[in-house]
Amino acid sequence: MRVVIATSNGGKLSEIRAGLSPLGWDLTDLSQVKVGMPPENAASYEENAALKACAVALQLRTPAIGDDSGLEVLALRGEPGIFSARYGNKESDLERNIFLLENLRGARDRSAKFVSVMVLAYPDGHLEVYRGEVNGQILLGPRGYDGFGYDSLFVPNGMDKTFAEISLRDKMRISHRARALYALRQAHKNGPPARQTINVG
Ligand code: ITT
Repeated sequence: MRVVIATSNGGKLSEIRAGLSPLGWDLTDLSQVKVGMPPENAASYEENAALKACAVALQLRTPAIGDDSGLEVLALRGEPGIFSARYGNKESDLERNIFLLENLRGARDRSAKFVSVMVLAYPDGHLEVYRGEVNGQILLGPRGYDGFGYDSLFVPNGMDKTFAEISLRDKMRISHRARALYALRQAHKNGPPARQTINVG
């Protein structure tokens, strides 16, 4: 099956390619096609991921996968959440990381979770939705140079390294995105999953 990966984030793209590779799909990314992407102005990960995937699936008439994700920090009542990519209107990952650390200054509870919702959209409008989460802690300062976004501040529970200190391969064993993609792979292991019909009487 030909699938377009509907993300402009290079870090996500590498992880999604790695997570989908066992399925043997023919993967294309946005650098190889011409599409307009919609504003991500919905109120949930699910809706935002669907906006991205549907925009591509409908314009190119081919299945497309979108990821909407974010970091939810308990002491900040779940912020930045769906606003993670534009937290504090900051322009770069570095500025957003500094802003997060400033907002968390003095916080004893530094627990947080990453969430990823992947939507696979078909040109006829059918959607499959997969979610993955990973719990962890926000450090007092960054550690490591790999990964992207908030990776250098986040240590998953049960580990002593940040997501920026481990390889992509290791991150793809435990991350929120890895878990969402695992659920997708499981659903597709015998071909496309059966479509469900909801009958309301
Ligand atoms: P696309 O919409 O083009 O896919 P984006 O970066 O704008 O790219 P989102 O709107 O879903 O994507 O924003 C998610 C943000 O959450 C992302 O920019 C990072 O700052 C953060 N994030 C998500 N997953 C992450 C991960 O695995 N590691 C570090 N930060 C992550």
